[in-house]
Amino acid sequence: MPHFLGLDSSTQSLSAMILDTDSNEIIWDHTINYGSDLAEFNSPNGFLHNDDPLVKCSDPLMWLAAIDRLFEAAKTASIDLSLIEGICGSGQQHGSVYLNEAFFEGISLDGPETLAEQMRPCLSRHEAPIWMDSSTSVECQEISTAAGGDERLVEISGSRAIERFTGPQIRKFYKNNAKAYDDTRRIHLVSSFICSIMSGTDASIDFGDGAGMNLLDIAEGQWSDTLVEATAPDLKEKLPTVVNSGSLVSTVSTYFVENYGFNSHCEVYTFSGDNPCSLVGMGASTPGTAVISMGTSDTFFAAMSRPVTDPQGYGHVFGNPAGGFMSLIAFKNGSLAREKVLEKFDLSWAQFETAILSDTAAGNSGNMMLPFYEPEITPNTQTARVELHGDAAFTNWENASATVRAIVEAQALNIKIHSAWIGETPTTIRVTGGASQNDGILQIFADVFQAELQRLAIGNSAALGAALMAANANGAAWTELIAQFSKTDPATIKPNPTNKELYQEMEKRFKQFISEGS
Ligand code: ADP
Ligand code: XUL
Repeated sequence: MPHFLGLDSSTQSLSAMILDTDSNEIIWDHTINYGSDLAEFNSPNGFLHNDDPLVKCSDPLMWLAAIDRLFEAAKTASIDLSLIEGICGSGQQHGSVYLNEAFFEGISLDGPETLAEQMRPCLSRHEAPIWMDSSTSVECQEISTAAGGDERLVEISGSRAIERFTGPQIRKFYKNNAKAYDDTRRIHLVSSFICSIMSGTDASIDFGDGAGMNLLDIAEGQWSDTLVEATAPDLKEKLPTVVNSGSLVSTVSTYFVENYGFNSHCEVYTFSGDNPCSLVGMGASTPGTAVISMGTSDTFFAAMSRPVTDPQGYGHVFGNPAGGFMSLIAFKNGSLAREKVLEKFDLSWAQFETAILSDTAAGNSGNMMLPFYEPEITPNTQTARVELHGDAAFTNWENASATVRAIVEAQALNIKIHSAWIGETPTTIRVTGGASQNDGILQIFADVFQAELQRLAIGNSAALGAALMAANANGAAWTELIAQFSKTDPATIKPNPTNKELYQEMEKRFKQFISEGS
């Protein structure tokens, strides 16, 4: 009975999923939440407070404490980790970890201390900038100019210079803290850092996550000299090698054999980003199926047979772990913005759902909201923009149900507008992420896109995708794995065709609202 482990080190939590590919069962599905389970790291939503709303960093030691906490929980639940034959994983994209010379020895993890204690002296920077950081507009401009302009950047890397991408973040660190940059000998992504920990080696970055750095030549599958040189001095030697997702890294680190009973033959494969892993887990790794993920961020993505780029520059091209490419558009104001409305009116998620399904109707009687509680990345707003347009009760924040509908209608319209460049509007969309449990949210998305929405039968598509990548790397065929594990829930959400024209009309008004404000 071969077991495969998928890990998902995401913005707000670390999850694990263990599959048995003989019985086709999920053996274990467990999550450690950074805010509630590791409150000592002062990161209720997975990142540290900063007075500058554009800056968002996490403590990488929190991610490591979560790994120890996770496998302690496996012990408590009597999960036999010695049956695991392969491990792969997913990381929140773009975030970077800065390591000094001590890392190359320290990563063998042969001391008795915890992972966090062993890695603490190996960090050349105590904070890791994450994907929510938008503080690098100046650096984006500098990189773009040095590399020959945004069009050239898109041609090489699949994206224009983007604030949250790793290259501009590295440049900012180099400019603000040249000494610590100089002491840095390795820069890992979240995915390759956690892979290094699991394997006890200095692991590679994969094409899926590597494409989110503004450093990779996506056609060549190598670091681009032009982009690396435009970003920071001596950067190439600080970057890991880049390989296919799911490549064999090594056997699991002895740390996990000794402390948690892993089998010393268990293999670790190159990790990828959460969105590429989710593409696999959702059974969407061949072109034709679009996915909307409603986690901390909302993302829209789909497999592509050839790389097509977004003329407006918001979309990206990443490597697809199952081969070829994928398109992706990310929206920062996803779940945390919905939570702001939930908290403002002291609602439960069940009440939030009822507000949409029973208390309000499509179009919201003309009430509309700009829902950017944090500076948004798509479209790019350098400040928060929460604006209401409509009747007096709504604009005075006195109508809870209308505000609930307004935020979700605005998010769905914003995603539809900014994904139009990919081509035809899909007629079925698969949905995942914490908010995809909410039928009210899904009904609005179904009506706005006029598409049937399908959920996976198994939750957490990124951890599932990672586990499937481990099984595939170990020899199992994609088609069988996807047929067994990526089944959709028969209860789909169907669009109401009578709302089609109303939302087409509202889309035009919303576009104007974004450009002109209330
Ligand atoms: P990530 O992987 O980015 O850490 P998740 O996919 O786990 O995020 O989603 C977490 C989010 O899901 C929470 O921030 C919460 O707002 C949202 N969520 C959880 N349950 C519901 C629900 N019933 N309705 C809407 N949103 C929900
Ligand atoms: C994608 C993006 C986010 C993160 C966190 O470009 O920034 O979706 O991967 O989920």
